[in-house]
Amino acid sequence: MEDKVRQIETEGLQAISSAQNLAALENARIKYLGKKSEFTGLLRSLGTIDPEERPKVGALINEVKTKLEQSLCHKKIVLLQSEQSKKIEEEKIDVSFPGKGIKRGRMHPITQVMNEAKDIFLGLGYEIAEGPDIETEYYNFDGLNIPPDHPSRDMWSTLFVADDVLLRTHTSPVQIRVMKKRKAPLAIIAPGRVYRRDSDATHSPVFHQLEGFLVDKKVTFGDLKGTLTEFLRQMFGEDKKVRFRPSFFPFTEPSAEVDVECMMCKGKGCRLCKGTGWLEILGSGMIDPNVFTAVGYDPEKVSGFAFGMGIERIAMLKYGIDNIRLFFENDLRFLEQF
Ligand code: FA5
Repeated sequence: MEDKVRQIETEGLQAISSAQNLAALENARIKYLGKKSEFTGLLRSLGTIDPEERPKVGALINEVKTKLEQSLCHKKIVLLQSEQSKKIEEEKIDVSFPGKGIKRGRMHPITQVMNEAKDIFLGLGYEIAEGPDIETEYYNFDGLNIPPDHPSRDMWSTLFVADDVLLRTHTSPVQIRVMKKRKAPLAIIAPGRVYRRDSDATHSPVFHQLEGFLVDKKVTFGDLKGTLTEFLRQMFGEDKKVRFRPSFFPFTEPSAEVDVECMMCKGKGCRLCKGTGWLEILGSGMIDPNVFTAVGYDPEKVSGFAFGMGIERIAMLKYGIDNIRLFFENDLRFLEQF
């Protein structure tokens, strides 16, 4: 029995000292000190041996048990320390390394120009109103003095959603919505998306307009021209050549369009400006008395002007962009330049 105990001691100490990790150490503990181990079996059989031998063998077994337990405890500390240093080594951070960096987003050029235009009018005392993208024929046409079957409806290649329901072709319906709800005096801008069956280098099927209108007593065409001139000065600077040109809209009389010198040919005439040397950016005019009557205003008592500008066109002129599609392709190489 004594030999067996000494053999277990030698083998056990050997297994403990050669354990490479905590799992191997636990296996050694189970094998040499566990409940089902040979060693525990020997302890249990102590009662069966010669009573004279018993104290000696018992003391030996206790001595070996203590040795094995101490060795286990010591080895466990060593392994824990080495596993911890390994982990620290693996997770080491070099604080002098450059960080990953957060890529900054930026606003789309159309959003930037729209914000700039809004800021100019907010500075002139205008307030912002909004209307729905999906409109009824009444607000998009009838209320704006464009009755059904009137040829001027062809000025806007309309996309219909259902009978009587369409994607608004301009932001002018917001004029009607606001005037029906509120009384003059009013100075309103209405930014938003509009839709048309239209597509070439300067026309997109979806684009952005900024509508503006001012209604009060004794508003004149001079006020319209002064306001738009100030807007153009702030948006393009003093040097850009602009012109007011007589035009027609069913909801304004008289009407005018504003052109800005083509940035591609500097006014000489090119493919982009269709040889004219100018790009049209907005339509405007004095609000037609029929529009005032339709919203319940007395055209004898109030007058006003309105305008609707194309934000993509302004951005093209400001940044020298020769194709409107670039704004909608979401190519980062293009967008990152703004
Ligand atoms: C209108 O839409 C009128 N509602 C403007 C208006 C408002 C006149 C208030 C009088 C009083 P027009 O269809 O011309 O007008 O469009 C206005 C501007 O939108 C144009 O000058 C142009 O800059 C821009 N625009 C028109 N069609 C497109 C298009 N398909 N893509 C990009 N911009 C466009």
